[in-house]
Amino acid sequence: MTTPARSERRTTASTLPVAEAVLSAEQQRELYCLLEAVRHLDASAIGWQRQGIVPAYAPERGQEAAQVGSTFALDRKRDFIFPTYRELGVARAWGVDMVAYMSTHKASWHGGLYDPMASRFAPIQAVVAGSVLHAVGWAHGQTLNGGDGEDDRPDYGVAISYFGDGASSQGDVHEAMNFASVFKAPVIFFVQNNGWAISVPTERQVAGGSVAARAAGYGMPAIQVDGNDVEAVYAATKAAREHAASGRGPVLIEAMTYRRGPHSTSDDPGRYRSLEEERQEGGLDPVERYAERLRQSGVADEAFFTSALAQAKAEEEQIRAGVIALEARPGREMFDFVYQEPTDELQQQAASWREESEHA
Ligand SMILES: Cc1ncc(C[n+]2csc(CCOP(=O)(O)OP(=O)(O)O)c2C)c(N)n1
Repeated sequence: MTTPARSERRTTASTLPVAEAVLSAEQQRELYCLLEAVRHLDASAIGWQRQGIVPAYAPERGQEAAQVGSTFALDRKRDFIFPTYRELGVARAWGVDMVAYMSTHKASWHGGLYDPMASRFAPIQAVVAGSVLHAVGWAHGQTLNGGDGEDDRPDYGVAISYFGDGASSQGDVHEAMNFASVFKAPVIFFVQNNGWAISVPTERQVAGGSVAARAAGYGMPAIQVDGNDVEAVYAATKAAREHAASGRGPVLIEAMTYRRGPHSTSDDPGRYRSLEEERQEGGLDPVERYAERLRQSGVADEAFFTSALAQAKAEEEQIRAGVIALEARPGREMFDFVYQEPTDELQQQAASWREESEHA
């Protein structure tokens, strides 16, 4: 008997109805192009690290469908994304400037050089669970502002907080979920359960059988979805978005997926899991699986796949050139963004730093 792949291990019944995805052929091809672009860029970023272009990177191989599918269901003009350090696919699908995104991995700028407000994409968050409360705060702000709909039928912008199964064990996440549910904040807690928190498997740090099971305790609906099925993730996120936007409060989505690569470019998974386990637990590859579906349904032919890959390669080359060209930011900027109005003490520190390092 073989162990089912992690994406198949859905143990908690969804408590929010999810209608099947209805996507045009064009949208399906667009989804595939995004998956391909992300797969190629992600693999290349590991290469960049090996070539010394960036000092570190957190790969997301295996999580492309969870990331692209969820982002595809959001409202570009009204929603706001709160990422972790492993959200290249979310950033790409959302349209964030990818050179600016990669600047954090180049260590040019902590959190990314894009404008978070204009991009509606918060700074990359390296603190595990660090932005979950931020997402709830933003969402609570939507309710305080009153939303766009009528009083009895509000229509809010929705925050989506991406985090991992490991992060779900942090105290802040529980405060965030309780607060969001009490105040009906329009937020989606989007957990990518990739099976691992560095070297610790989910089973060893999530009590209660699943992350989704916790939603009941906070009085919010949960959806556990096959995170390797891009359309299923899209459908789940769309349902969650509609629920949250209409003032009915938060939703927890647990996308069951698998981290097919190392935790980061400095990790060696061979120290804590075998290749055989990886093969069994990984399940169907999300990108190949979607390609097969489009092939079978006649939505895409071989010429389409060849051109999608060529586009992905051309895009990666451009981003790579941009990342190589990124220069270190002036050191004095570290004082500029601490407070909107700097304190006297900070100004004194900035002045003495300038004297010492720039001999100003
Ligand atoms: C507050 C905090 N504690 C510990 C770490 C070190 N750390 C970085 S990633 C990670 C594991 C996170 O696992 P998970 O939330 O499942 O996300 P994944 O890395 O699998 O995407 C840990 C413990 C950190 N960055 N921040």
